[in-house]
Amino acid sequence: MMSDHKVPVNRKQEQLEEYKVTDQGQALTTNQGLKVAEDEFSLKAGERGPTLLEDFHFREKMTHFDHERIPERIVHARGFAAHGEFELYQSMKEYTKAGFLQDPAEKTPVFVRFSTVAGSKGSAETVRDARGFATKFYTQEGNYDLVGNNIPVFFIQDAIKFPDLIHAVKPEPHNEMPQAASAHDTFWDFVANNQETAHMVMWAMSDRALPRSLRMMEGFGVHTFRFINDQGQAHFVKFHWKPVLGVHSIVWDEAQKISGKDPDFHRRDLWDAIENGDYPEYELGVQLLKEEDEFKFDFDILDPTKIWPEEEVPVKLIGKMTLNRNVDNVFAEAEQVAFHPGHVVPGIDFSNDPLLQGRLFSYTDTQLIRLGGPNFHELPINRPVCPFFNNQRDGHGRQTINRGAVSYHKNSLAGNTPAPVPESEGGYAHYQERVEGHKVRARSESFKDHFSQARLFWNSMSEPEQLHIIQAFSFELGKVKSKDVRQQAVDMFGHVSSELMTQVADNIGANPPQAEESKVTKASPALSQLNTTMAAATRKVGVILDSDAPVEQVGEVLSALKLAGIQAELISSKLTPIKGADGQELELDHTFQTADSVIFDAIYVVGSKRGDKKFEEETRYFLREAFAHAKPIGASYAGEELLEKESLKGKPGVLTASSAEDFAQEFIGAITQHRFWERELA
Ligand code: HDE
Repeated sequence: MMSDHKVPVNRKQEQLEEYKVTDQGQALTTNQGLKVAEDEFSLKAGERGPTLLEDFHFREKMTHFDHERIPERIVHARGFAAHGEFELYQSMKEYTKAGFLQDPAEKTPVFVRFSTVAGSKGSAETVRDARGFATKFYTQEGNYDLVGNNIPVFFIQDAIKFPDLIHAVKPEPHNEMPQAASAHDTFWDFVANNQETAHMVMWAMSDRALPRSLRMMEGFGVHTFRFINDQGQAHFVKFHWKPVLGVHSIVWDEAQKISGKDPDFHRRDLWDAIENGDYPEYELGVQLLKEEDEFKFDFDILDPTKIWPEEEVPVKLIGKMTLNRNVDNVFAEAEQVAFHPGHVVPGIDFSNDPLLQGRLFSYTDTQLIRLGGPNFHELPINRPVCPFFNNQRDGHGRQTINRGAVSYHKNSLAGNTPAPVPESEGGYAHYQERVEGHKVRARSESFKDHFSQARLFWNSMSEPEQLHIIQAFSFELGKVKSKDVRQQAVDMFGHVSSELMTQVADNIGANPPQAEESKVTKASPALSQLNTTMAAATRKVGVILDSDAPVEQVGEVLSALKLAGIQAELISSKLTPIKGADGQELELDHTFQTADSVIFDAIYVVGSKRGDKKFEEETRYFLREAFAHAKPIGASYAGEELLEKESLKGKPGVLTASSAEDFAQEFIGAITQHRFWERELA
């Protein structure tokens, strides 16, 4: 029997393209290629009878569906990804023989997956957390994975503590709360009793843990790696990704509200930017250190809780990555991609950082359970672009059909192929670092200073950034139920700054810290986000207007915003287009129900003279929120009266068309500044 109602299957070609329907025009078949005559009714014994076991099509469809999920990543479960390319500015031959770092004329395809760390796969994206920043370079010498984070240090110094850290930060097992949050007892108990966490916790409590966009955050390789050149000489190297748009954040109240209003905020932002042709760009930077300078610093370069301050070891920008293509299918690409810090190419090698060493074990192991067997390298997203051959065979989900009888090395039947290649011809050879020592479970003395760089970070923050850190600690510890754990945390971070912890202690009803404060007075200005690139391009403005709006005037402002690369979205009570006297028409993007101040970088209020109370209330709510979050506000027409009612006129970052010489340009200037922190400090 055929389906009994018609759906509009005859869509126009453009519509199909919009939704990227790739199976268009194809017959529906089973996985065996059998054409299916009916896909809405299972096979039954009579119209009102039981379903028959014989219905192979129903069983195939349902069985596949039942197995559609794979285990989520134990960490970094919530992620999103995009394709792009990497181009080199100058040859790095002097330092490394890595093929993709030799020739500026050559482009290397890349795939980047961004993620939060603690939350489950469906959790909100604007939570307070580190962000994963994992890049796969598909080079001609094999895949190279730079599996980093947006924070340059880590919580712990030895991989053996990773399961403990993650158990502590994940939802507490007895009630599975809280989701995607560090603001709970077990996390802070872990922190206070594992004080190597101090430096990273300072970063996690800072604005860095609340990126405005995945396009506006740095990436770091974290560990010390090695570059090896064709002479066999080694340099220590740290990797950085620097976003061309600068490093920017949102505020905590905003972050929490976005989690409800748009839990997909970051992926949407990345997706939209790429669809709009605003391709995210990141410059690749390296900090290089000669082998003989290993012991030149007051920290150990193998310790992953330490940065190399940029002012002491400059970051050399060597290339740029551009993300220019969205995924076609999130599961096939972002979910099935398998990164591994041990996916290296000749010219890139490891250091003895004990965290890195442990990671080199963990990543393959995790893919085996997550992707169901040892053949995950055959999934399209994980395949190298260069040929690959070895004697590995069979296993779950094997796709390659290896021909012939020989699958072992050494052999004579296949002329001893595939054969190892000498280092001089591109074979990977590990750097021959000299190692000696006793077999011990111990930590080097040089790893034991946990507070100096945490203090350096605090010293490097601007006033608003320090205020945000105080607020973050107060929130997080305020959520901790154990008074004892709260006090332990206050005392621990008293070693970093007693000013910081005295204020936090006051906010959470703890005793001021007694600890001796770090004596470090130096700062690293590169760590403050206030010293980053500021740009208006790709920022998003919410424009509030109603049917009586002066369409021509608004149209002029909108054109100026567009010219500056700013995205304007129009909000009103209804989605009915607004018509101007000269026939110009403004399409609406949102109603008050579908938009909220928190999803915009700035607000432009045109307002309405119609005297609609509801419209006025909604608009005033936008104004209050935008003002509280330190965002630029522009007003013209009736919007100016609402500013007056909210007592916002003349406040920093609040502009009115009637008092501006060139309102659009001044508003763009305010958007370039992003936030007006003086409001918070006042
Ligand atoms: Fe990971 N980490 N990690 N990690 N990590 C994973 O691998 C692990 C660490 C990072 O988008 C897992 O495929 C250990 C530091 C990113 O697919 C797992 C230790 C840094 C991603 C794993 C660390 C990272 C992961 C889970 C301590 C920054 C997501 C799923 C020694 C430099 C990659 C997976 C993606 C994912 C283990 C610490 C970055 C379990 C044992 C430090 C960006 O293998």
